[in-house]
Amino acid sequence: MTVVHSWGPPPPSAMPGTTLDRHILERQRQTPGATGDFSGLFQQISLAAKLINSRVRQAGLAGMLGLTGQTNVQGEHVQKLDEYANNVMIRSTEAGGHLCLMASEEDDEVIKIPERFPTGKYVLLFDPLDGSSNIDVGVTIGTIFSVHRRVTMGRAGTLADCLQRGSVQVAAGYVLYGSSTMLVYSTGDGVHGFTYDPSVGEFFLSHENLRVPTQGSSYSVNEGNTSRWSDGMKRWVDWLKEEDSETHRPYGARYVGSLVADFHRTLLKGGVFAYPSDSKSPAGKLRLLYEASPLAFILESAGGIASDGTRRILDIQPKELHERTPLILGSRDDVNIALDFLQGRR
Ligand code: AHM
Ligand code: MG
Repeated sequence: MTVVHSWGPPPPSAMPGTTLDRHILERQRQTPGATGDFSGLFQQISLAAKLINSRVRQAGLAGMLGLTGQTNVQGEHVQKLDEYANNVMIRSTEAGGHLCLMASEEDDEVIKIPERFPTGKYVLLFDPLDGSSNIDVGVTIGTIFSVHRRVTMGRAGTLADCLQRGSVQVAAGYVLYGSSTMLVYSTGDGVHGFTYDPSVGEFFLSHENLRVPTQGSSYSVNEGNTSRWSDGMKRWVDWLKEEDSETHRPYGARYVGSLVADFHRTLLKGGVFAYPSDSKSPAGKLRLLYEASPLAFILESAGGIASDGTRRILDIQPKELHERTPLILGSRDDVNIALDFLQGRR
């Protein structure tokens, strides 16, 4: 008898997909000398991602929208979900014995591992809920994280463990709470994306070995800041909007205002994202350690470029925890054209 499938969901596959845990474990087995510490830390980060995701999805019902009334170290209002996400990242990872120290965009100082827990060889830096101005309006937000190997000795880590160049990151990743929930990470040799299946509570491999196209067709900037930009920046964006079929112009404009969302689109489709220095924020707006450096690490692993306008982001030696940086990143050809304008070659 012939079975005819009617409309409806596809029949369930007999084999499950590759889960995030399995992916990390398989890579651990291929790494000589790996102790399992890194896999353990990743399991805790993915638990945090699931907990935050669950709250993000329920925030409107659970009364977690709106401001807490406090301001964070950047002088911005802290929203309820930010606080929740920050606490979840800390509580999910502090007891595992893999970390010697943490730092968060939401905390002025480094976050120590409580005395009652063992410490380990890694340092975790994170932006617990990026794009917080988009929380109340149902727009994509995310969590960004960066893992370094500690460089100091002793039980607890110190600030020096946090202030490392992005090029020596052990891993970086982000979780996107969008139309679907995704976790994307890199350990420097390829970028892999996992999509969350809420029906089983697991991340499954959906995007293996992501590569950013060498050229895209969109630019992503807050154009409301035009009057504060340098001449080079203004000329570059004007150039992107000119009509010229040979160079595929004009480019389309795409700006969500959540860095993780703008980054994710740029990674998948190519193009360029820029938050440059301007007359209001001469050092740029985005944070080097929690935003620019982890995303630059991921993007370079996928074949893209990330610059502060003159330097490779991953080469910048951080001087302080909450340091900001201008950020231009995306497809190789598109970023190189932007740098030509910003550096006065065009
Ligand atoms: P935050 O939500 O962690 O404070 O992040 C800052 C956000 C980024 O997600 C985004 O790229 C940028 O600020 C948007 O800034 P603006 O509103 O000035 O365009
Ligand atoms: Mg942020």
